[in-house]
Amino acid sequence: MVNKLDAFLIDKIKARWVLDSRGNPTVEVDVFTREGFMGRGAVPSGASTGEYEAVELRDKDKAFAGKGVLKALKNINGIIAPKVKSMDVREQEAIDNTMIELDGTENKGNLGANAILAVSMAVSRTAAQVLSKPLYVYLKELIQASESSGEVKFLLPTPHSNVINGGEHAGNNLAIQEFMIMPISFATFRNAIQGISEVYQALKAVLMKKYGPIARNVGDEGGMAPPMTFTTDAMDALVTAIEEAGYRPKSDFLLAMDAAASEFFENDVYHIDEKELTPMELLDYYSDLVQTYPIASLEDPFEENDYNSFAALAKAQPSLQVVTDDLTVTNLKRLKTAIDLDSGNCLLLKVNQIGTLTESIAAAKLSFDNNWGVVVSHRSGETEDSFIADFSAALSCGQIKTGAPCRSDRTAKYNQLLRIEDELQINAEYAGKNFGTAYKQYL
Ligand code: 2PG
Ligand code: MG
Repeated sequence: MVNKLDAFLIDKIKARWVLDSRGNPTVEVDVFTREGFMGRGAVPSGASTGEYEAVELRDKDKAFAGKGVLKALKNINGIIAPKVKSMDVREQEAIDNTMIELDGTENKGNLGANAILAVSMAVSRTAAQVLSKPLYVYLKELIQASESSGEVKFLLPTPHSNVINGGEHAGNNLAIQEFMIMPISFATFRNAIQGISEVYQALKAVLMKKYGPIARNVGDEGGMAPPMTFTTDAMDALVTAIEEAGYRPKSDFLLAMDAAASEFFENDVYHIDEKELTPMELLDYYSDLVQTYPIASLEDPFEENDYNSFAALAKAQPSLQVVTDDLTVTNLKRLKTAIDLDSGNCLLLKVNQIGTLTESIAAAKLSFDNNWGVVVSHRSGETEDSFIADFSAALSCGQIKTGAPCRSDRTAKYNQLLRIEDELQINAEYAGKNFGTAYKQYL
């Protein structure tokens, strides 16, 4: 335990680009304190990005086909670093607010949410380093605004594991972007991950039998990307794979989907299953699916401006978890609107949609206060940074979405949660069946 103030004061910030899981550059930052402590953060990047997300600053010139991040790096080195130098890494909120003010826009369009978030994440890691605390412990204290004493319990999240990829994340004809399995009957996180892995391997065999070797190709989030067209083809394959792996659909695994419906909404209709559906027809389409398959959670069922159809679905299917992603973009204002209009009951929380840790925590708290669930989520373009694994444990929100049990950018998060469970032992509880409600005991 270090007490010397210098250990906490920022001395320098080093920003660089590294590659994300799609091979594009992204921002990584190292924060150093005067005593040489260092914490690092690397930001992810979406493909099906919401219209209202904070701005991911790209160079838009020849390099990397416009996706370079040199401007963001310049903003860190030239504008952010001199301002936060000598600030205390424990002052997360003050540092985040300083960057928000420096940027001066609603959507972080000046400095870039990628520039700001990399610093924000790295600052929290540095503080944890100086305090010799695991990141998830430090983040929990930050969330609760108090130091923990005695035995502290953590709720480990039920994964929404995206084992079939469609939409913008794959080269097939599936309109719906993500087909996920949620392990619910397992005693521990480790058992749940084993179950996911077994179903994933069974799914690969099931799909290869039906579609041939092309079915073993994977999409952006490590899920299989078979040449399918219809939603029910994907759903049937999930149910078969769960059974082939020796588990029971509904009792052992629930199903979840991220429709990412903005991506197949054009000219006022939804293009899905070779049909064109109005919002109300799409609502009926989802209701039929929910009757037929054990679907517990449905994200972005409608396009990102249609608060009313979200509300209509949540009302029509009261036991369904209706998750808002592109609709709310981890933005307090949009989340408040969604809460007021009952446009769902669960927030998808992505730190890079809003750009600071402080605002992400505020969005989670607003959700909890209004009886909404929270799913901490990766992006389709990820790095090996496993920050969200620690963050989901710290929030004890009970749910995480971080892709298939395949590709290191996805398994980095699962593996970090396995380590956290090992460290915590009896102080870890696996959310499992109570994925959407268990967090209440931890607040
Ligand atoms: C989503 C995400 C992550 P992207 O829509 O929820 O799965 O995709 O990062 O491409 O927005
Ligand atoms: Mg989504």
